[in-house]
Amino acid sequence: MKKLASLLSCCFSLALANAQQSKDTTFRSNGNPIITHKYTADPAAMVYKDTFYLYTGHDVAPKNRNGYEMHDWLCFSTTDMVNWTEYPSPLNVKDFTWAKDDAWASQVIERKGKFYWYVAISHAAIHGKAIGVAVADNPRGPFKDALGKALITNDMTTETKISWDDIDPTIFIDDNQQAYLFWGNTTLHYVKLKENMIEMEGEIKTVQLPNFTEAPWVHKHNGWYYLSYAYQFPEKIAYAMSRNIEGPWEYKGILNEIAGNSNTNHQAILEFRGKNYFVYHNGALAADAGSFHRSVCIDELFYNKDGTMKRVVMTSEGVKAVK
Ligand code: FUB
Repeated sequence: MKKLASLLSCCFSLALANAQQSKDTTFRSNGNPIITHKYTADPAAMVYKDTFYLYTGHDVAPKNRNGYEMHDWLCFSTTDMVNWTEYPSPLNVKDFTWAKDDAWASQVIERKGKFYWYVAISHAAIHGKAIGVAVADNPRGPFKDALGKALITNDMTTETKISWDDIDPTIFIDDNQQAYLFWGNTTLHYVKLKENMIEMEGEIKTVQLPNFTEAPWVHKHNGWYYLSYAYQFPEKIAYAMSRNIEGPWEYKGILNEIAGNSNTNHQAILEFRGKNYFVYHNGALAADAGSFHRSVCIDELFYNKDGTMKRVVMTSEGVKAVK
Protein backbone atom coordinates (compact mmCIF):
# COMPACT_ATOMS: atom_id res chain seq x y z
CA MET A 1 0.00 0.00 0.00
CA LYS A 2 2.84 2.29 1.02
CA LYS A 3 4.65 1.40 -2.25
CA LEU A 4 1.52 2.23 -4.31
CA ALA A 5 1.11 5.59 -2.57
CA SER A 6 4.76 6.49 -3.24
CA LEU A 7 4.43 5.39 -6.90
CA LEU A 8 1.27 7.51 -7.31
CA SER A 9 2.94 10.48 -5.68
CA CYS A 10 5.99 10.08 -7.97
CA CYS A 11 3.73 9.90 -11.09
CA PHE A 12 1.78 12.94 -9.83
CA SER A 13 4.91 15.04 -9.32
CA LEU A 14 6.32 13.99 -12.73
CA ALA A 15 3.01 14.94 -14.37
CA LEU A 16 3.08 18.29 -12.59
CA ALA A 17 6.68 18.81 -13.61
CA ASN A 18 5.88 18.17 -17.25
CA ALA A 19 3.45 21.09 -17.24
CA GLN A 20 5.07 24.32 -18.42
CA GLN A 21 7.10 25.92 -15.63
CA SER A 22 6.72 29.70 -15.45
CA LYS A 23 9.20 30.79 -12.76
CA ASP A 24 12.61 29.86 -11.36
CA THR A 25 12.52 27.05 -8.80
CA THR A 26 15.20 25.56 -6.57
CA PHE A 27 15.97 22.03 -5.39
CA ARG A 28 18.77 20.10 -3.71
CA SER A 29 20.12 17.01 -5.43
CA ASN A 30 20.34 13.88 -3.36
CA GLY A 31 22.90 11.84 -5.32
CA ASN A 32 22.26 10.38 -8.76
CA PRO A 33 20.13 11.03 -10.72
CA ILE A 34 20.44 14.67 -9.72
CA ILE A 35 16.97 15.65 -10.98
CA THR A 36 14.06 13.45 -9.93
CA HIS A 37 10.97 15.58 -10.57
CA LYS A 38 11.19 15.20 -14.39
CA TYR A 39 13.06 13.15 -16.95
CA THR A 40 16.18 14.84 -18.31
CA ALA A 41 18.51 13.59 -21.06
CA ASP A 42 21.48 14.47 -23.28
CA PRO A 43 23.29 16.77 -20.82
CA ALA A 44 25.60 19.55 -21.94
CA ALA A 45 27.25 21.88 -19.45
CA MET A 46 29.04 25.21 -19.44
CA VAL A 47 30.80 27.23 -16.76
CA TYR A 48 30.10 30.97 -16.93
CA LYS A 49 30.98 33.54 -14.26
CA ASP A 50 31.60 30.95 -11.54
CA THR A 51 28.30 29.20 -12.18
CA PHE A 52 27.80 25.71 -13.62
CA TYR A 53 25.00 25.71 -16.20
CA LEU A 54 23.43 22.42 -17.18
CA TYR A 55 21.35 22.16 -20.37
CA THR A 56 19.31 19.03 -20.99
CA GLY A 57 16.74 17.47 -23.25
CA HIS A 58 13.38 16.56 -21.73
CA ASP A 59 11.85 13.08 -22.12
CA VAL A 60 8.05 13.26 -21.99
CA ALA A 61 7.06 9.98 -23.69
CA PRO A 62 3.98 8.31 -22.19
CA LYS A 63 4.82 5.49 -19.78
CA ASN A 64 6.05 2.29 -21.52
CA ARG A 65 6.40 4.01 -24.89
CA ASN A 66 9.42 2.64 -26.72
CA GLY A 67 10.40 5.81 -28.52
CA TYR A 68 11.53 9.35 -27.83
CA GLU A 69 9.09 12.16 -27.25
CA MET A 70 10.97 15.43 -26.71
CA HIS A 71 9.68 18.93 -27.42
CA ASP A 72 11.80 21.36 -25.41
CA TRP A 73 15.16 21.84 -23.73
CA LEU A 74 15.78 22.69 -20.07
CA CYS A 75 18.27 24.83 -18.18
CA PHE A 76 19.56 24.43 -14.60
CA SER A 77 22.40 26.10 -12.70
CA THR A 78 24.41 25.57 -9.53
CA THR A 79 27.33 27.17 -7.76
CA ASP A 80 28.10 24.19 -5.49
CA MET A 81 27.01 21.09 -7.53
CA VAL A 82 24.28 20.23 -5.02
CA ASN A 83 21.89 23.18 -4.74
CA TRP A 84 20.25 23.81 -8.10
CA THR A 85 18.04 26.43 -9.72
CA GLU A 86 15.76 25.43 -12.57
CA TYR A 87 14.65 28.11 -15.04
CA PRO A 88 11.53 28.09 -17.20
CA SER A 89 12.35 26.17 -20.40
CA PRO A 90 14.35 28.65 -22.51
CA LEU A 91 13.94 26.87 -25.87
CA ASN A 92 11.27 24.80 -27.61
CA VAL A 93 11.12 23.21 -31.05
CA LYS A 94 8.34 25.73 -31.80
CA ASP A 95 11.00 28.49 -31.64
CA PHE A 96 12.37 27.09 -34.93
CA THR A 97 9.65 27.74 -37.54
CA TRP A 98 11.35 25.39 -40.03
CA ALA A 99 11.46 22.45 -37.61
CA LYS A 100 9.03 19.57 -37.13
CA ASP A 101 9.77 18.16 -33.67
CA ASP A 102 12.29 16.12 -31.68
CA ALA A 103 14.30 18.31 -29.31
CA TRP A 104 17.34 16.03 -29.32
CA ALA A 105 20.86 16.61 -28.01
CA SER A 106 22.32 20.11 -27.81
CA GLN A 107 25.09 22.31 -26.39
CA VAL A 108 25.42 25.97 -25.36
CA ILE A 109 28.57 28.09 -25.64
CA GLU A 110 29.38 31.72 -24.85
CA ARG A 111 31.13 34.05 -27.28
CA LYS A 112 31.58 37.78 -26.67
CA GLY A 113 28.69 37.98 -24.20
CA LYS A 114 26.23 36.09 -26.39
CA PHE A 115 25.10 32.50 -25.84
CA TYR A 116 24.70 30.13 -28.78
CA TRP A 117 22.65 26.97 -28.41
CA TYR A 118 23.25 24.29 -31.08
CA VAL A 119 20.43 21.75 -31.24
CA ALA A 120 19.50 18.59 -33.13
CA ILE A 121 15.95 18.64 -34.43
CA SER A 122 13.78 17.12 -37.20
CA HIS A 123 13.44 19.31 -40.27
CA ALA A 124 9.89 19.90 -41.54
CA ALA A 125 10.76 20.27 -45.23
CA ILE A 126 14.13 18.53 -45.74
CA HIS A 127 14.05 14.81 -44.96
CA GLY A 128 15.97 13.87 -41.83
CA LYS A 129 17.48 15.48 -38.77
CA ALA A 130 19.12 18.90 -38.88
CA ILE A 131 21.11 21.23 -36.64
CA GLY A 132 19.78 24.64 -35.69
CA VAL A 133 21.29 27.43 -33.60
CA ALA A 134 19.54 29.77 -31.17
CA VAL A 135 21.02 32.85 -29.51
CA ALA A 136 20.44 34.77 -26.27
CA ASP A 137 21.96 37.59 -24.26
CA ASN A 138 22.24 35.53 -21.11
CA PRO A 139 22.72 31.83 -20.35
CA ARG A 140 19.16 31.39 -19.08
CA GLY A 141 17.60 32.79 -22.25
CA PRO A 142 15.06 33.30 -23.62
CA PHE A 143 16.75 32.01 -26.78
CA LYS A 144 15.58 32.74 -30.30
CA ASP A 145 16.42 31.16 -33.65
CA ALA A 146 19.63 32.87 -34.78
CA LEU A 147 19.36 31.97 -38.47
CA GLY A 148 15.70 31.44 -39.40
CA LYS A 149 16.78 28.19 -41.08
CA ALA A 150 18.88 25.14 -40.26
CA LEU A 151 22.66 25.45 -40.11
CA ILE A 152 23.19 21.81 -41.16
CA THR A 153 20.72 19.65 -43.08
CA ASN A 154 20.80 15.96 -43.98
CA ASP A 155 21.46 16.65 -47.68
CA MET A 156 24.80 18.32 -46.81
CA THR A 157 26.29 15.06 -45.50
CA THR A 158 26.18 12.06 -47.79
CA GLU A 159 28.63 9.53 -46.27
CA THR A 160 25.79 7.52 -44.73
CA LYS A 161 22.35 6.72 -46.10
CA ILE A 162 20.67 7.20 -42.71
CA SER A 163 18.57 10.32 -42.17
CA TRP A 164 19.64 10.84 -38.55
CA ASP A 165 23.39 11.34 -39.00
CA ASP A 166 23.08 15.11 -38.46
CA ILE A 167 22.49 15.06 -34.71
CA ASP A 168 24.32 15.67 -31.44
CA PRO A 169 26.17 18.94 -32.07
CA THR A 170 29.13 19.78 -29.85
CA ILE A 171 30.76 23.17 -30.12
CA PHE A 172 34.32 24.13 -29.18
CA ILE A 173 36.26 27.41 -29.45
CA ASP A 174 40.01 26.87 -29.69
CA ASP A 175 42.64 29.11 -28.03
CA ASN A 176 43.08 31.01 -31.33
CA GLN A 177 39.32 31.75 -31.20
CA GLN A 178 38.49 29.46 -34.12
CA ALA A 179 35.14 27.75 -33.48
CA TYR A 180 34.51 24.13 -34.48
CA LEU A 181 31.21 22.29 -34.68
CA PHE A 182 31.36 18.48 -34.42
CA TRP A 183 28.26 16.29 -34.80
CA GLY A 184 27.09 12.95 -36.09
CA ASN A 185 25.58 9.52 -35.83
CA THR A 186 27.52 6.62 -37.40
CA THR A 187 29.71 9.18 -39.16
CA LEU A 188 31.44 11.93 -37.18
CA HIS A 189 31.47 15.26 -39.03
CA TYR A 190 33.09 18.59 -38.21
CA VAL A 191 33.29 22.05 -39.73
CA LYS A 192 34.82 25.40 -38.78
CA LEU A 193 32.39 28.21 -37.97
CA LYS A 194 32.84 31.90 -38.77
CA GLU A 195 33.25 34.36 -35.91
CA ASN A 196 29.50 35.07 -36.03
CA MET A 197 28.94 31.42 -34.92
CA ILE A 198 26.06 30.94 -37.37
CA GLU A 199 27.86 30.33 -40.68
CA MET A 200 30.19 27.55 -41.79
CA GLU A 201 33.71 28.35 -42.86
CA GLY A 202 35.12 25.82 -45.30
CA GLU A 203 34.04 22.31 -46.05
CA ILE A 204 32.55 19.63 -43.83
CA LYS A 205 35.13 16.98 -42.90
CA THR A 206 34.88 13.61 -41.16
CA VAL A 207 36.84 11.91 -38.36
CA GLN A 208 37.30 8.11 -38.23
CA LEU A 209 37.01 6.63 -34.73
CA PRO A 210 36.43 3.00 -33.68
CA ASN A 211 32.73 2.11 -33.24
CA PHE A 212 31.55 5.72 -33.35
CA THR A 213 27.81 5.85 -32.68
CA GLU A 214 26.96 9.45 -31.69
CA ALA A 215 27.25 12.06 -28.91
CA PRO A 216 30.67 13.62 -29.61
CA TRP A 217 32.01 15.99 -26.93
CA VAL A 218 35.22 17.99 -27.38
CA HIS A 219 37.18 19.46 -24.49
CA LYS A 220 40.74 20.52 -23.76
CA HIS A 221 42.84 19.84 -20.65
CA ASN A 222 46.53 20.57 -20.04
CA GLY A 223 47.35 20.97 -23.74
CA TRP A 224 45.48 17.84 -24.88
CA TYR A 225 42.29 17.81 -26.97
CA TYR A 226 39.82 15.09 -26.02
CA LEU A 227 37.07 13.73 -28.27
CA SER A 228 34.73 11.52 -26.28
CA TYR A 229 31.78 9.78 -27.92
CA ALA A 230 29.13 7.10 -27.61
CA TYR A 231 30.68 3.77 -28.63
CA GLN A 232 28.66 0.81 -30.00
CA PHE A 233 25.00 0.31 -29.07
CA PRO A 234 23.87 -0.01 -26.30
CA GLU A 235 26.34 2.78 -25.71
CA LYS A 236 29.52 2.94 -23.69
CA ILE A 237 31.53 6.15 -23.79
CA ALA A 238 34.99 5.96 -25.38
CA TYR A 239 37.51 8.68 -26.20
CA ALA A 240 40.46 9.72 -28.31
CA MET A 241 43.19 12.33 -27.68
CA SER A 242 45.17 14.66 -29.93
CA ARG A 243 47.60 17.58 -29.73
CA ASN A 244 45.56 19.27 -32.49
CA ILE A 245 41.82 19.91 -32.72
CA GLU A 246 41.89 18.75 -36.35
CA GLY A 247 43.64 15.47 -35.42
CA PRO A 248 45.11 12.99 -35.89
CA TRP A 249 43.12 11.48 -33.02
CA GLU A 250 44.51 8.53 -31.09
CA TYR A 251 41.90 6.16 -29.69
CA LYS A 252 42.36 5.67 -25.90
CA GLY A 253 39.63 3.19 -24.92
CA ILE A 254 36.45 3.03 -22.88
CA LEU A 255 35.72 5.86 -20.45
CA ASN A 256 32.28 4.85 -19.16
CA GLU A 257 30.33 1.59 -19.23
CA ILE A 258 26.67 1.16 -20.28
CA ALA A 259 24.61 3.38 -17.99
CA GLY A 260 21.98 1.35 -16.15
CA ASN A 261 18.90 0.47 -18.18
CA SER A 262 19.40 3.20 -20.79
CA ASN A 263 20.77 2.22 -24.19
CA THR A 264 22.22 5.73 -24.57
CA ASN A 265 24.71 7.40 -22.25
CA HIS A 266 25.45 10.92 -23.64
CA GLN A 267 28.28 12.64 -21.76
CA ALA A 268 29.61 16.12 -21.11
CA ILE A 269 33.02 16.67 -19.50
CA LEU A 270 34.16 19.84 -17.82
CA GLU A 271 36.07 21.38 -14.95
CA PHE A 272 34.43 23.50 -12.26
CA ARG A 273 36.09 24.96 -9.18
CA GLY A 274 39.13 22.69 -9.44
CA LYS A 275 37.26 19.41 -9.93
CA ASN A 276 36.50 17.54 -13.15
CA TYR A 277 33.01 16.23 -13.81
CA PHE A 278 31.49 13.57 -16.03
CA VAL A 279 27.85 14.40 -16.73
CA TYR A 280 25.69 11.70 -18.38
CA HIS A 281 22.27 10.13 -18.28
CA ASN A 282 20.89 6.74 -17.21
CA GLY A 283 17.46 5.16 -16.94
CA ALA A 284 17.45 4.83 -13.17
CA LEU A 285 14.14 6.64 -12.54
CA ALA A 286 12.15 4.37 -14.83
CA ALA A 287 11.66 0.71 -13.93
CA ASP A 288 11.12 -0.08 -17.63
CA ALA A 289 11.48 1.93 -20.86
CA GLY A 290 14.48 3.64 -19.22
CA SER A 291 15.95 4.39 -22.64
CA PHE A 292 13.15 6.88 -23.25
CA HIS A 293 12.74 8.14 -19.67
CA ARG A 294 16.27 9.19 -18.85
CA SER A 295 17.82 11.12 -15.99
CA VAL A 296 20.97 13.21 -15.74
CA CYS A 297 23.70 12.08 -13.35
CA ILE A 298 27.06 13.60 -12.38
CA ASP A 299 30.19 11.83 -11.16
CA GLU A 300 33.78 12.96 -10.71
CA LEU A 301 36.30 12.39 -13.48
CA PHE A 302 40.03 11.90 -12.89
CA TYR A 303 43.05 12.23 -15.19
CA ASN A 304 46.19 10.10 -15.11
CA LYS A 305 49.61 11.79 -15.10
CA ASP A 306 50.02 11.10 -18.85
CA GLY A 307 46.78 12.94 -19.62
CA THR A 308 44.63 9.85 -20.23
CA MET A 309 41.35 9.70 -18.28
CA LYS A 310 40.57 7.09 -15.64
CA ARG A 311 37.45 5.01 -16.26
CA VAL A 312 34.42 6.71 -14.71
CA VAL A 313 32.91 5.14 -11.61
CA MET A 314 29.15 5.69 -11.81
CA THR A 315 27.77 6.16 -8.31
CA SER A 316 24.40 6.49 -6.60
CA GLU A 317 25.86 8.99 -4.14
CA GLY A 318 26.86 11.45 -6.89
CA VAL A 319 29.15 14.38 -6.17
CA LYS A 320 29.72 16.34 -2.97
CA ALA A 321 29.11 20.06 -2.59
CA VAL A 322 32.08 22.22 -3.57
CA LYS A 323 32.90 25.38 -1.69
O1 FUB B 1 17.80 12.12 -27.06
C1 FUB B 1 17.76 11.67 -28.38
C2 FUB B 1 19.06 11.02 -28.79
O2 FUB B 1 19.39 9.96 -27.89
C3 FUB B 1 20.29 11.91 -28.70
O3 FUB B 1 20.39 12.83 -29.73
C4 FUB B 1 21.38 10.90 -28.64
O4 FUB B 1 22.62 11.39 -28.20
C5 FUB B 1 20.79 9.89 -27.68
O5 FUB B 1 21.06 10.22 -26.36
